Amino acid sequence: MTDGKILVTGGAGFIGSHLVNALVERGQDVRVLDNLDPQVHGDHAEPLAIIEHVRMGRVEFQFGDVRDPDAVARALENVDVVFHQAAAVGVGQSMYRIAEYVSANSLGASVLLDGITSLRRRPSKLLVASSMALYGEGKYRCPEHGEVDPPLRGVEQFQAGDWEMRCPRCGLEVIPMPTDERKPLHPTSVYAITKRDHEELFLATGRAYDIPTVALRYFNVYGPGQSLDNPYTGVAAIFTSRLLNRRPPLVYEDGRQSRDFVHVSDIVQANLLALDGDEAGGQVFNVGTGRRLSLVDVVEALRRKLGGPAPEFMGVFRQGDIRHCFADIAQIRESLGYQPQVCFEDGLDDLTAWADGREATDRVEQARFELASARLTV
Ligand code: UD2
Repeated sequence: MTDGKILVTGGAGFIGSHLVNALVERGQDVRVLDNLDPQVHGDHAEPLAIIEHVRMGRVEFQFGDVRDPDAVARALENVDVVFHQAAAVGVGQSMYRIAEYVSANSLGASVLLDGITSLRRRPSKLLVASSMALYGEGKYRCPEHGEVDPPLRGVEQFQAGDWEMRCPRCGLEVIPMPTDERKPLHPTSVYAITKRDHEELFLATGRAYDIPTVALRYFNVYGPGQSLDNPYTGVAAIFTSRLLNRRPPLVYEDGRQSRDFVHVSDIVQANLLALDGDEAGGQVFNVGTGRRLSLVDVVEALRRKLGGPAPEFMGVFRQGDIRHCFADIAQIRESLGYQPQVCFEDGLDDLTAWADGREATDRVEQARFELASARLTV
């Protein structure tokens, strides 16, 4: 627990705003730096998700980009803790806007760290939003050969309609296993590489300057406030937007790929525990639920709540994607006492109740077209 000022970069965004609200509720002194990226915020010139707190003077909002050293210097004045949540977050989009993603994420983190290290009184703690994307594929076990590291799938396999990961020794389909923090990192997308930069830049700098630093590897976060207009990120919100518009959700591959869907309030829980924990300096933790759900599970659960047409299985692979990854959460549970509180069924109630009746601009066809024109679907 700190009494000092807390800076949240990206504090007007989906995860950042939930974190800001929770910090304010605890009575913390919060400042936000956010560039209100139009892809996420539309034309709004105000941080809508935290606007009440800003108007009431409970949160100080600074408009600015983490790549701007002057904006960063202003944002860091008298700050005791920094949560770095600002990032560009589309896996597919990162594959055809490479410089933009490297700039927003890798350069953004480094400008922020330059600002932090040049302060006369440096913060007492840094917390950085990392991602399961760093792993690339999750952990797998072959029924014959035990734990294996299968090669990435290739075009010939997709053309044969075979989507699963296979054992490098015998070709058998491998079984997804919970992925722990020790798994070697093999990021498969530009987005993932820039997130590895985030994590490693923060950890190396924290170590060198003796600032306790924690990286939280978020799994697939969903919940109220997730943009319904942004077709580049967050499959649960994208499917919700499609169903609200009475259009079929577009599913890549065969829909049997799986992820670990974690409610945004559990991400907030993990951040607050990492803030308070003494032993959490220089560490990396998965933040998920430990439960594996396929996209078919997700789309059908959403249809039960919202109705809407059956999904369209496109039978194509999106470059940069992985097949399966879900979290082993033993480490964060043991070190910080984290325990996911929201099961997927309740979490979807929360997302759909919030989304219902809201305007959802469906730009999914445009995103599909962009990927296809760049020949990034196979
Ligand atoms: C990535 C990151 C994750 C998180 C997230 C933020 C990886 C491995 N993980 O998750 O850490 O940062 O991005 O966006 O890079 N899909 C459809 N239809 C759609 C949209 C997506 O079928 O309209 C599929 C997509 O092909 C993938 C799955 O849904 O198989 C999940 O996609 P996502 O972009 O929501 O998130 P994901 O797992 O790539």
